[in-house]
Amino acid sequence: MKSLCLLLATLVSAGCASSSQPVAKTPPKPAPAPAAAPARRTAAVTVQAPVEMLVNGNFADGDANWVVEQTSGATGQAECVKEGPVGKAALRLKVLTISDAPWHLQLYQKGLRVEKDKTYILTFWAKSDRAGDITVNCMQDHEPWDHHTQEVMALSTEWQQMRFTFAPPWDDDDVRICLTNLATAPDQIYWFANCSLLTTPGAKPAAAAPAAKLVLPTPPSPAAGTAAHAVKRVVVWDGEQANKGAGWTNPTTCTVELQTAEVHSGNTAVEFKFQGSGAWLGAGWNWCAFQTGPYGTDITAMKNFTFWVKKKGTVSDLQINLLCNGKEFDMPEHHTEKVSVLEYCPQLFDGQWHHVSIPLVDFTQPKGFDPLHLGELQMFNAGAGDGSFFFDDLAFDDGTGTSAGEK
Ligand SMILES: [Ca+2]
Repeated sequence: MKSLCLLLATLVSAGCASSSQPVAKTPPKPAPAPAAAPARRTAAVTVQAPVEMLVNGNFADGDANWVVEQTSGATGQAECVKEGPVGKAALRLKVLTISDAPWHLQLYQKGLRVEKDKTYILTFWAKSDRAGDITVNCMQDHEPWDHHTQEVMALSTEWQQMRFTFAPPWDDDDVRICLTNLATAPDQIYWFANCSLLTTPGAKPAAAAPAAKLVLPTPPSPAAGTAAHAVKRVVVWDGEQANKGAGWTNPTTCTVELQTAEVHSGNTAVEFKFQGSGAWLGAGWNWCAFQTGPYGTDITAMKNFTFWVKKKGTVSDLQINLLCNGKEFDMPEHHTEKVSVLEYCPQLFDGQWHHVSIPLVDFTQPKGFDPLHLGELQMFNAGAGDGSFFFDDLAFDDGTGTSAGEK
C-alpha cells in the first residue's frame, strides 16, 4: 500500500496513464445457476464514443496526476488506501487545519481541455466521516479563474456515487476538475474513489435534467398526474433524481452501464449490452450500489414493478427477476422467480421505448425473501443475442391509479 503525505501547494506526478476502470466486485451467487460466476462491475458512465479524460482516476497509481492544493494555512494529509468501494483504491484526505475559506483545501486534476457547450459527465465515489457538503467544479486554471460551472454535493458516511454533468461556457485548454471546499472542519476525513470524466460529442444536457445530485434510492417520488389518478409510487432508479446504482454482468463480455444515447427520462439510462450464443447472458442493476444490510426499497405496500425498456439489435426473450438485500449479498433466498417481459410487453421487439408494469405477485418470492429491502433488478437475454436492452425509470407503485403515462 502506497502511503504519502502531500506537502503544501501543488503536487503533480507524471504517473502511468491508467484510465478509470469499473471496479470488479466479488462474484455473486447467480440466480439461474450458470456455470460461470458473474463478475461484478460498478457503474461506469459511458456514451457512444466515450473518452476518459482523467488520468489515474481510480488512484491505482497512488496520487499520480492528482493535486492537493493547500493555501493560506489550510492543510491536509492525503494517503492512498485500499478503502474504496469493494476494497479498491481510494484517496483518503484528512483535514489538518482550516483557514478563512473552505476552498483553500481542494483536490483536482489540471491541464484538461474542454469545448464550449459539449456535455461532460464527472462521476466519482465519495464519503466522509461526517455528513457535509463539498463543491465540485470545472474551472479555469488561469485568469479570470471562472468557476461558475459548479455544484454543491452532499456527502454522507456511506459510499455514494456522485455525478456532475456540465457544459462549459468556454473553449479552454487549461481547466481543472476540482473537488473543493474541503477545509470546513479540522480532523474531517474524506475518501474519494473511481473518478471518471467523460464527454459526449456534440450533445447538450437535456433541459429537463435536474442537477446531478445523488439522492438515496428509496424516497418516494411525487406521483405525476392529477390527484384523481394519484399513484403511490417509488422511483428506485431513473438516472436523474434517483441515480445511485451499480451493476454486474455475466459473462464479463456483457456490459451494464450508464449511457446517454438512448434515454427515456432526463439524459441517462442503463444499457445491458451483450453478445453470445445464449449460454447465459445476464446482468444486474443494483440501486443500493451493492451496499449490504438493511437497505433497499420496502415493497410491501406496492403492487407493481414498472419500468421503461427498449431493445436494440438482435435479442432473445428478456427475462427479469428482483433481488432483495441482506447481510450477505445475493443469497439463494434473495431471488424472486423470473418472468418473461414479452408476456407483459408483446411489442418489446419493435425497437421503441415501452412502459412495462408487472404485478409483484408474478415475481414469486422464495422462503426467507425480504420484501422490506429490494435492491436490484436482474436481467437476462434468454438465448442468443448481439444487442442491448435499455432500462430507465425503475419504480414500484401501489396500483391505485394508472402509471402508464408516467415517466
Ligand atoms: Ca433517465
